[in-house]
Amino acid sequence: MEQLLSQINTYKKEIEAATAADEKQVEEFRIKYLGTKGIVKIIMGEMKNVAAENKKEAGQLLNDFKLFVEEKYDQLKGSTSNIKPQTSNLDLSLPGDELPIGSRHPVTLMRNRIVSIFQRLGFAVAEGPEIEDDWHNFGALNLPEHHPARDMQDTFYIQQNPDWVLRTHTSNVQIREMEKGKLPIRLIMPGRVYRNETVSARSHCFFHQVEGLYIDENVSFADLKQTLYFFVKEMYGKDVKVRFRPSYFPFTEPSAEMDVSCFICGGSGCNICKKTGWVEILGCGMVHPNVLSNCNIDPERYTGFAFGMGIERPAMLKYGINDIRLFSENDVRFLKQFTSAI
Ligand code: 2NL
Repeated sequence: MEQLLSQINTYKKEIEAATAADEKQVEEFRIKYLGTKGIVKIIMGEMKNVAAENKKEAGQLLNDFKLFVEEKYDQLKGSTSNIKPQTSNLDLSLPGDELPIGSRHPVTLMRNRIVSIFQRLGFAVAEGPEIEDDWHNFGALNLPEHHPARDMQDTFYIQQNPDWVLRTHTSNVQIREMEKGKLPIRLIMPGRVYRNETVSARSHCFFHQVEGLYIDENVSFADLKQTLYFFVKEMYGKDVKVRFRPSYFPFTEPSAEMDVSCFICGGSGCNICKKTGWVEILGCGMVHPNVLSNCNIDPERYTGFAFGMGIERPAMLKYGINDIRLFSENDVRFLKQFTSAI
């Protein structure tokens, strides 16, 4: 026992004084003291020569010694790793790999332009489901039971449940907002819509729309006109002329379509305006009293206007795109060509 104690004390002094200048010397220390044939192991082996009554005390002693060595080893390791990092051959000043920046889809660019003009007038953006029930897509909008728009030829019905359709306009979002009963409403609804049409260069079975809705007391057709005048000037420039033509939609009364003087030829006549000098850009009108009643809004107290426009057609005119199918083919050569200030 005495012998063991003095042996340990001798080693302790030696270990206390030990230094290491580099990682190699730290490793030499580890092998000498903590390795499989190291001093700690050898001293542990001495346990078998210790008398039974001293075994407990000796065990404690050996454990303390082992901890002492391990602590010193950690200390040496820490001091050298600071001196000489293993990453010495890394050049942290090299520039990183450049990430390729994507481009926005032309439909997104056009949608953002339209939406931001209305946002400046205080319209908020709302979105809703693309799979909709018959009531929110047709019924609430005053579309009678046998209206041609409800025909299988024009609308995609969901096979499992014929009460569900792929929405044919974004008006379902307006209906859902009106049903919430919070007035006044000043909203703009961008989104994808579906029609059962043969796909060609000019028409597709899905496309995008922006619809707007403004409901409050005393909203008039004059408010509708001024709002849309502002939109057109911002969108197509200060010099563009505007005309309203009477029209018909089941969900508005009166209804109108709005044309702008052709922004391609300036009104002198080209292929885009079919030599008329005018291009149709949207449909609009005063919300039909039946639509308000359907959403529990009192048509005696409240009035409102609504409008809807496509996104693809103006995008095609702006960017000179001659085939609507290009929008959904995901050809990067097509997609990377578009830029916009917004
Ligand atoms: C078009 C014409 C229009 C509306 C959409 C609407 C929505 C509600 C009530 C009344 Cl909830 N109206 N939307 C009104 C008039 C025209 O769209 O040519 N769209 C591409």
